[in-house]
Amino acid sequence: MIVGGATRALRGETWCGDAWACRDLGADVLVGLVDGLGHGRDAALAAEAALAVLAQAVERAPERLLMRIDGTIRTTRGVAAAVAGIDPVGRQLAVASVGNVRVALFGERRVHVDAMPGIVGAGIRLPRPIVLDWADRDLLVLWTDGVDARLDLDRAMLRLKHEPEALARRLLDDFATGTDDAGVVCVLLEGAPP
Ligand SMILES: [Mn+2]
Repeated sequence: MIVGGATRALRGETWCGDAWACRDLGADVLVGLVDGLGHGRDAALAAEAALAVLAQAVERAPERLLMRIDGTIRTTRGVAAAVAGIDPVGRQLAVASVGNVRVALFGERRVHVDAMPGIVGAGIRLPRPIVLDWADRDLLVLWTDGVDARLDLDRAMLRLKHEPEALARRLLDDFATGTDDAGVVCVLLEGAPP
């Protein structure tokens, strides 16, 4: 499994409110993308607080992790967030998303995961995770609302999937709206040998 991401602050801003992280727990790999509300320093601090929880929490189920983040970052302005929990042996993944972070699996077919409305950090109800099967070389993409909701991958882009960071940067180049911080994370899915 190869994970790569890219973020870009809104023009004129030093701080970026979009941030991502990956945590390899062996049996599961957690990938999170967060979007601090608004932009600027307070958005960046909210995002940082959310990812600090992802880095340490004992919860592994994405929806439980989002609940933990929600309860922990109440003094920040809050975030939109998506977390994917990827099982490299069972070739499954679970995704939960709150707010405007979009997630899609590009494989044999394309599957979109809907986000639940809400602000993580302001009090959310338990998100309902979506569980998906995946195959080797499928691509999971997460993106914030600073990136066009209609993000799509053409054939040239799919050739970049073995370099997820380069692909994420390319997607920002092509699909960032320019009106907000922007962030994209790409995960090339590959299972552990049986
Ligand atoms: Mn945003």
